[in-house]
Amino acid sequence: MSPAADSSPGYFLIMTRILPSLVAILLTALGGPLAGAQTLPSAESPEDRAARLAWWREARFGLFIHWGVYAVPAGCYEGRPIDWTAEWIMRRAKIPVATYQTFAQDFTAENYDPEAWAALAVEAGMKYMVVTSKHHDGFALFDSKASNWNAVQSSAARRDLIAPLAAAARKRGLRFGLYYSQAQDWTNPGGAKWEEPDLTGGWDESQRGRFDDYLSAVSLPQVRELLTKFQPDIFWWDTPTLMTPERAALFTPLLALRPGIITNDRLGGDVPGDLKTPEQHIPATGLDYDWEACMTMNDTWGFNRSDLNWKSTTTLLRNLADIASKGGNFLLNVGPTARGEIPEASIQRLREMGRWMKVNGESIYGTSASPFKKLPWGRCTQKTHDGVTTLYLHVFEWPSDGRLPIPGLKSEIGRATLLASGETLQVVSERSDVALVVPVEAPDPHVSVITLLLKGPALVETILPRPDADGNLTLGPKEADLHSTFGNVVQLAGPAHDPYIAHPGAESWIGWEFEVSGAGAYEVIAEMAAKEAGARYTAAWGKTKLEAEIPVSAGATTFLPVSFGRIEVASGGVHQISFHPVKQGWKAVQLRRVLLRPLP
Ligand code: H79
Repeated sequence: MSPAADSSPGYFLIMTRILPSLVAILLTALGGPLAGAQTLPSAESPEDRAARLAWWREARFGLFIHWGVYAVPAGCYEGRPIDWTAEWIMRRAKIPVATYQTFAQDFTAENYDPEAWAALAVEAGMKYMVVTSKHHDGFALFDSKASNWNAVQSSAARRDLIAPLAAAARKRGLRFGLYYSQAQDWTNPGGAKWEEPDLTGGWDESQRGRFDDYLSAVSLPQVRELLTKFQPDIFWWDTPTLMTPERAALFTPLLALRPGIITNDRLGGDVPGDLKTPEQHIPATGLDYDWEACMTMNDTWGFNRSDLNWKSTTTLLRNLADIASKGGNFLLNVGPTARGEIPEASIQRLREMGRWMKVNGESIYGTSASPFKKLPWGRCTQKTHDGVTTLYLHVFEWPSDGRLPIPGLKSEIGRATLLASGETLQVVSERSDVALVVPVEAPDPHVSVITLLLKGPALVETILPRPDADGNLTLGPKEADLHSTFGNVVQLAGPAHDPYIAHPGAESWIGWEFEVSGAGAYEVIAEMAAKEAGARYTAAWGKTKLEAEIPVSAGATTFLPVSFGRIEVASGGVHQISFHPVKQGWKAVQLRRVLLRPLP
């Protein structure tokens, strides 16, 4: 079946005839992000928690800064590029501690302009920043009494680099957060115990030491110093390796030094923190929790001089809209050089994002998650004030026919306007849905925003894929729920009008919900492409697992039908099917769509 069949008149006739009785109506009048009860510190009421997190939920957009001695080698050691993100170079290349410490002689920070950094964050439309006060290499960017491996005593910078940034940020109304690697330190003894059962791991004699001694000699005192000196608004823990509940309990009381502080979920020892932190990916759906997606602009956190794989401004803005539409914040990274310069490519993108935010910021700040499960052309955020709900439609794929359908919206629309110009748009009925009459040209090159004022809350009917007139069910890429894991990001690729799912990593998976009116049997056929032989996939249907080998196709985007076999649908209603790579000998594949073909 071709994708065009989805919009054939026959399909819609069936849809409109049987919809009222079969489609679940999802009434969503979402308030702020949902607060998981288990996350409440025992003494804090839900109201107090909401008040504490209020600025962060309003902010939506922040700057992450990864700065440290790793910016000196900048991704290269002994003339060879070192794989993985640049701030990991010490461990990836197993650089001896003494050698790594000599790099600090070139960590000059001579062009460091904290005022300009803070001004740039403001210009980008960001409301907070989080800077690495100490990364896994153990190098402290502040004046620390707990270890002389710090910017003042051991680097050419010879000064505290955190203090002036905190001041510059706050002067401009930005909230100020600190990143701190509490359980991993490749320089101070005992901190490099990575994966070592005796806690004395590492690759250099000078790293030897007990992890608990490291915590009490360096980590805990530094956390105390940071909280006392800088009164950070956010404390951003990272990599909780070997952090047991007992060890975590040494840290949590220190947080009282900064009332109102917000922490992330990476302290370890089962301490939930306030924020979940998907790294380098955007969750398929929102999370039932406050969350912040942290992402790089190229492929590294710390400065890597040869990484020129910059995301476009359009991609970055779409990521921001995508994240906001799922109720999260976007923490976007820059990796300054050893001299203290933010790469020009990052500055450019932040300025362009700022120009967009100046016009469209109200569609991001203080918004909550979309009432729609999916929209074919983009994303949606919403706000409710004095009983009036405003929907902000973020259109990524502007329609070429002058009509923007809003599938499933059942609320009465008060007024529709282009946010940038204020131009009013005509609202028309299209079959059972509403559509907007829009200009032929997209008003914005990145993301065009349309404001819809609703009479009452957002009422949205979730329309799931259903069988067509012949009983065939097509599960398309845009309706899929894409579940990424860190380092294994599933995403849409290819042309916007005919995308496919690029699925580069193991443990990620792809799911669909669909709806049928009664029992039946189907053959599961996936259109897939594999570059190498031997790729295997599982289609999971309840407890049934159907496995198939994906044949090698002529190219990464030449799709072949792969039959996974038969499934029995026992009753009418909503069902789920999902596709998972088989871990053993996993190989990259792409998936265009899935067809469920009725069987006798
Ligand atoms: O600061 C940034 C990263 O350096 C840090 N978090 C963000 C915000 C981070 N630390 N660890 N990780 C992210 C994930 C670790 C990935 C690993 Fe690996 C994969 C560790 C082991 C396997 C790369 C390959 C590093 C070691 C081997």
